[in-house]
Amino acid sequence: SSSKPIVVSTWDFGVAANQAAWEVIKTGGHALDAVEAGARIPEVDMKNHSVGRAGYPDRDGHVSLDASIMDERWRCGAVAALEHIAHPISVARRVMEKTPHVLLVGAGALQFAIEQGFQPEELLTPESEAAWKDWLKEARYAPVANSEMSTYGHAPGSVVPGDVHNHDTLGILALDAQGRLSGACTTSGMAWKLRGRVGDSPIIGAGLYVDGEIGAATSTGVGEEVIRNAGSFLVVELMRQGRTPQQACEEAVMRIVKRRPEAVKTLQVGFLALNTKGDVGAFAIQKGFVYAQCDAAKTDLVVPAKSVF
Ligand code: SD4
Repeated sequence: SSSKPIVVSTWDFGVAANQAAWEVIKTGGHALDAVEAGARIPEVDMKNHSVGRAGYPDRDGHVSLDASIMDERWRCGAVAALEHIAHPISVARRVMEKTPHVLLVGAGALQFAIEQGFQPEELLTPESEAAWKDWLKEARYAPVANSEMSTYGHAPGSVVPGDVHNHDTLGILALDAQGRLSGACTTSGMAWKLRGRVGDSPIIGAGLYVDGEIGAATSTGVGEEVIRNAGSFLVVELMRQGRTPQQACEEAVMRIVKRRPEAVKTLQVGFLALNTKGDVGAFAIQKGFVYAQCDAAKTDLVVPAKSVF
């Protein structure tokens, strides 16, 4: 079967990720290789403080990374709270392909990565360390995600609810020329999080879900709210019931809004979805969520998503 190949990614820096993914797609490659190639771009982008190397650390100064990957055949792999490895997405893929497991965490994930030949390195950059030390002066971490004081993903004092720059997790979904769907998600999670905190991104069904017969979804924003909602699985199930990707994203967001009316005033959650026809949908709680889209007709498109507020 043939289809209209397409790649979509969360946020505007997804443009660069899409370009890497498109290199794979345009030569007839597999969507799985495309999303991995795409996710590797922000992982080594020194300007992205929410993914990979240069990601902001946890409360104790450790950069710890979450990532997941899934293909159209129900294969998936993930790592959580992985330290010292700049490409968690590629470790997630090895978990999928080389182990009988789906998710490895912490020290065990690092051990596995090293066994697989990944080079451990210091991921905390001088810039991230300085931002962390600045935050430490007051160390006002708000574990409740709806707090105004949440310094989520950003330097203290610079958080504006719905600010596009607060959230920089990459979720990338691809449909290749043969109609195969895959997705990947990679992040350093919430800046200044408690050591050991795991967000939605490495949880299959929360930050990422792919069903090769229906569609794929990924999320960005406050992971706790997405885990609670089994968000990406919900979006895919809604598509299975006949919703368009847009309708499915809106319904999943509205369910969070309905159940968490106070919390959602300040926190952000956004979903991005793609079905097997190549239709795209996106919706967020706060304004400012954008996604990047690449297909044969239109490369490098940045599309603002609709939102509740
Ligand atoms: C997390 N969902 O760890 C991630 C963070 C995120 O854009 O999406 N940032 O909760």
